[in-house]
Amino acid sequence: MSMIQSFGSNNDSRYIRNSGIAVTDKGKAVSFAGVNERLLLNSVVGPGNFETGPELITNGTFELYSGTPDDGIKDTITGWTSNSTLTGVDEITLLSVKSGSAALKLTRGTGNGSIKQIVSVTPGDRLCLWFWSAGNGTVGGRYFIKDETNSANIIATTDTGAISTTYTHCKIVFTVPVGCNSVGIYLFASLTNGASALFDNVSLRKLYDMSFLFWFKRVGAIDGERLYAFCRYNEGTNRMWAFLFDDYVGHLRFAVSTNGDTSSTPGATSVTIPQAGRWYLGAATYQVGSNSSDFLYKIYLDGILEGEYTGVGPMFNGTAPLSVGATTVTNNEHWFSGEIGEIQIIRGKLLTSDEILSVFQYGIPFSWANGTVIAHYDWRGSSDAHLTKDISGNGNNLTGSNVSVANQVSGASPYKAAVLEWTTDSRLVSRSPIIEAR
Ligand SMILES: [Ca+2]
Ligand SMILES: [Ca+2]
Repeated sequence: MSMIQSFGSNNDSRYIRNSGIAVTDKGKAVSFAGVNERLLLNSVVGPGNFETGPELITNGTFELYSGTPDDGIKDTITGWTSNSTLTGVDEITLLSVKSGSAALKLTRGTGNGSIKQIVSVTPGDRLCLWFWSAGNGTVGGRYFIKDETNSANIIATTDTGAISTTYTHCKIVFTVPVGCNSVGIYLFASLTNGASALFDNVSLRKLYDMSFLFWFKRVGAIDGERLYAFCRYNEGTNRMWAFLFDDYVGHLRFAVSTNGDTSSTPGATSVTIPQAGRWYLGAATYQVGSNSSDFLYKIYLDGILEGEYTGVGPMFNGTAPLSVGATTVTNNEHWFSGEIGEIQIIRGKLLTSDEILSVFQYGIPFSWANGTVIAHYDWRGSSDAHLTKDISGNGNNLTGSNVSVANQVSGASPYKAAVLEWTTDSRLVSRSPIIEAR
């Protein structure tokens, strides 16, 4: 088969470059018939979660303690140190928990009911403190984040805002200051005497910038539904992020869930509606903010920035499985129909526009100078196990659901050729669709 030749033409200060020559055998694709076909990764392995580092809080679920819950007398809580004065109470409650069998109840006496945990950190890390909290209907608890190395406030004592008697999800993003190797996480009752506040599922993790790359070709029309290409988008309250064809007409959207449900799903949406029957490179970046309201989301099609959004984050700190070809929401799976080529998930790196355009031209590299390829699927090999193998080396291998031999599409590598027209001072003028060599 012939490839389009690379050549230069300075007639009008433009030249055309073909992208396919170096990448004729970069991967295969997997096809999805639209219903009941899905690839799953039930448990992320490798260095922490995909999107966050290891858990830094011990016993954040408060299941480990000694003492008698709910008797108004301080209990000893594993991993946590009491700060309470003699008249404040910090103890375990079994009466109202977010999950598991126990939660923390802090009651304001004539002093604070409060506990703390000291955690080793690295200066410059961006961390998120997550917890669920509830108040007494009038007031809620408070928190305080301290630079223990330099005995300075990182975030001064602040109300959680969770005053309802039902649990509210709270998330606090902060950056570890220069010279700080130790951070104190303090949880307090409110300032109202006699008032109690509840805490459960306290988590502290490092946040990472993320980049995502994938090739796709839809078939058929968007029939008034959203279609999910790949995601960590589970049932109910454990949703994290998703690539989907949205708005019921098929704009490509990268969205996260900040609360684990559908109440807050910021993200970026393409201007272009990808056509059926054509290969595209989809890409997105997720940039951690300096606080929970200035995260930056970008989405690209065929190497060109198509949409961005600045606003709330981070994504929910969840455990939803990675799912390719659908969500894992029972009876509302939004089955994808078409082909999905190579997928790569990169942690700790924001791909630039130039880097994404380079992927469009030359294919997805196995590694990047900065950042960690944390999962990479190229559907190669001759057995199911090989086809669904994570070639990043982290062991995040997929399992199929009604996808026999992963429906590998032979000869459908989307990486054959695209024609890019440049000015001689390297400005991109136009780009063709990916041309498939058959
Ligand atoms: Ca618990
Ligand atoms: Ca007690």
